[in-house]
Amino acid sequence: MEKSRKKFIDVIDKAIVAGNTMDRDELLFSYKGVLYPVTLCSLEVFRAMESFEARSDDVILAGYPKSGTNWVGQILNDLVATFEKKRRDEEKSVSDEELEEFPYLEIGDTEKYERMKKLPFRRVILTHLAPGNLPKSIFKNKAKILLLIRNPKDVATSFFHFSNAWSALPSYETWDDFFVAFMTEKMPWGSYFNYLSEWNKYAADENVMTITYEELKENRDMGVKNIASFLGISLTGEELRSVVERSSFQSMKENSLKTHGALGSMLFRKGGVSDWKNLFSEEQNEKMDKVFEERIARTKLGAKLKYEVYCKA
Ligand code: PPS
Repeated sequence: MEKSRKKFIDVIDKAIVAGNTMDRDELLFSYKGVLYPVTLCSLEVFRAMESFEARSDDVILAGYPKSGTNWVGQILNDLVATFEKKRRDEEKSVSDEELEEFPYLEIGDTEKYERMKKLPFRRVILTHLAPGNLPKSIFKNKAKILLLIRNPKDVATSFFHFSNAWSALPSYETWDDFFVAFMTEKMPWGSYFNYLSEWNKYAADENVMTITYEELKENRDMGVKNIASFLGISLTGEELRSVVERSSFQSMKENSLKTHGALGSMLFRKGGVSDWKNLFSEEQNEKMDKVFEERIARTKLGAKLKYEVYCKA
């Protein structure tokens, strides 16, 4: 059962066209001290988002940009859809296209949150937001939160290439310029180190499960099983295997024109671990190692990231 992606592709295509007509310094705006792309987010939508009413069976996928949110989003939607399909009456009065919402909570129009109240099935909601900027009801109503984190050097590397490929984000003449911006809180959706440090406060909550990009890359079967069990979804071995297969990098890349339109070729880039080794200088390694050591290393999320394994040459 494939979800409609028409709205997603429309919004993204419009952002590409708008981004192409704008100057670099017009592309981002600031809300509560954090930068966001004007082609996707707005003050009005952020205000409307405060009225979002979470449900206890909502699945919130929280991940900083470039940590693999589209990948884990595919797994979550596939797990939920496969499970629901067995329970739900196939006769639907409304089409999938009418029910489609832009998958990221903070992107859409001001009416989105009203429409979302009427969605007749379990909602899978993606977000790049730090917890302090999420609607309070998510925590109050104990929605299930899957927190996805990736090693910061690969996040920066992926973000650099994406910023230079996608017109909705400011591009950078050199990697060195990007690195300075990444380390000085100039990124859309804010600083990754702030993000990790903020989410760390929730990492031990019972309704929060943390997963790393790297562990999923190493063992997708296990990752998919763990996610299914966190959501209380029980599927046959065969069904789980199909979810695993459909979430391979190869398969998602091949399907990306249908699922992501023009964005697909920019988003599904390498899908690997350690590409940072092709960009980071010795000095940049030292700078990031120091910030990680000072701010994240001794936290729960810091340990989970296995920095020594994935971020040391
Ligand atoms: S975005 O634009 O912020 O929402 O990007 P996001 O989806 O969070 O992250 C994009 C990176 O995830 C990689 N990706 C995958 N890796 C492994 N397997 C699968 N199936 C997969 N799908 C997406 C994608 O290639 C980006 O990483 P890089 O390193 O740039 O390739």
